[in-house]
Amino acid sequence: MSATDTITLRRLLADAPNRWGHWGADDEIGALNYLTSDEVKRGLATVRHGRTFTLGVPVATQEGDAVFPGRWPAKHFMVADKAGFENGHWQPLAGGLEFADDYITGFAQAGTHCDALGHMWFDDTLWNGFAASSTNGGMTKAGIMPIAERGIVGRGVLLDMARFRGKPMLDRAETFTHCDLMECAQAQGVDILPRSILLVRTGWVGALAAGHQAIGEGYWEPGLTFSLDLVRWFDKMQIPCLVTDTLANETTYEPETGLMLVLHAALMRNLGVVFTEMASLDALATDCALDRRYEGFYCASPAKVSKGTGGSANPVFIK
Ligand code: UVW
Repeated sequence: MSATDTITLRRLLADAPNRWGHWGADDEIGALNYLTSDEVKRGLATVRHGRTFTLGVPVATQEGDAVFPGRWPAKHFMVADKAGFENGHWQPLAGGLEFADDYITGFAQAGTHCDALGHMWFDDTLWNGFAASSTNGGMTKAGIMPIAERGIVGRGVLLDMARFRGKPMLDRAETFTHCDLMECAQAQGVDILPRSILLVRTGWVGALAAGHQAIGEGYWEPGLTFSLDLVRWFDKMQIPCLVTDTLANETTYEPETGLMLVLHAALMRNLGVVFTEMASLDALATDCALDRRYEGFYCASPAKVSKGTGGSANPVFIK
């Protein structure tokens, strides 16, 4: 019998910290509670130049957006355009105004997006102890709406793991830990203060867009890997939000046990850390490497999708 047969998330996380009830029985925003107005002001105080970086990836691209296996890319359709007026399908509005309209369909978890805290669970229980059955037909608990209403605003710290390891992108299945994040921060000359929003760059999203990595059978992302110490560190540091340039914010399989997406369970479900995935961090990283300043004002909010499991976002980072 292999380790995968016997080890479950329940067993793996039995001694890991858990913040259910910490902000009340009805809480649906978890560690975002750490982002008080003092944290917003702390973030604002980091702004020196006003240089602004938008961190969303393009959506509904002609080449097909990168999506996690089992999902499919967003589709974009023109509903009204000039051709439709020329062929008589559309008539100008009274006064002569014409218009272009379009329709987009796609996964809430595609493109740059925030996950709702109830997006993934085990043992039939979501964040804060909500029943998994509350997802039936739409998220009535721990959906994306409360996060979208709150917004994610504070001091952001970029940790450029790819540059720190001296490569343009991390390798397939390459892992790192919170200790590596701290070493990276030290090398960059930036402090990871309590309540910092962590932006971790692996170079992966850029590599996917450039076709240097393919999504297919055996897809295995680089990223943070589980340990109890890592979970305790996130809890002690009161990290409200983890932003990365990978599709799932963590290495796909925990190397020791083979379990999948363990940090979705340990950080999102149990601690209420908000995950923002598929951020475009390359331009920001280049700027940070030039001026050696890796902190800034981070401001994001997902779309207010009613009962949604997630929402697309275009976070803004200001230095
Ligand atoms: C994955 O793509 C697996 O991550 P998420 O569903 O959290 O977006």
